[in-house]
Amino acid sequence: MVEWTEFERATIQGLFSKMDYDTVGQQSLARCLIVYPWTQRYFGDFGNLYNAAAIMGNSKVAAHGKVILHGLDRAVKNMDNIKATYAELSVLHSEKLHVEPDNFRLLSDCMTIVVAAKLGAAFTPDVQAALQKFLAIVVSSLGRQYH
Ligand code: ZNH
Repeated sequence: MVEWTEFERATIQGLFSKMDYDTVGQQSLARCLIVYPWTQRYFGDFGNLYNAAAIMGNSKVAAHGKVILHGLDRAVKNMDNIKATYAELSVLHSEKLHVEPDNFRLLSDCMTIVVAAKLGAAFTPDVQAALQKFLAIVVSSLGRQYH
């Protein structure tokens, strides 16, 4: 079981309560598709992903980025039980969607960059560490059904 300090708990809850889900979701997924182009293979029906501008302007990318962020919301609301919270989603990604689990970390790194850029000076080393810890647990929980 994961132990959270009061600071970590407050930081994660605070970050997500102030988060603009539309832009952070869209920008994180778009960056992931641009920087790691092989991740585009999972989104064959998303239409034009021809270049960075197309990806940034793609409405399906924006919508799915939002879905992913709302998926993270579940972990925020269940910080003491993230593995169980993601059991079903992990099965879906492995057995139905066949998403290579390394991609979860790539997306979470892109998201960290987007959040850091938004927070500016408020993104202190302690905030970074709390977010990194949270996302690492999300990534390992989503990857759990693969092992
Ligand atoms: Zn995912 C889907 C979440 C990552 C791919 N996703 C999904 C959903 C959710 C999620 C919630 C919905 C489900 C239902 O419907 O039921 N994801 C998530 C999260 C994460 C993720 C939280 C993190 C981190 N994904 C991811 C990645 C990828 C993906 C990385 C690749 C690359 N997903 C996906 C797909 C899908 C999903 C493909 C399906 C879509 C449609 O719509 O079909």
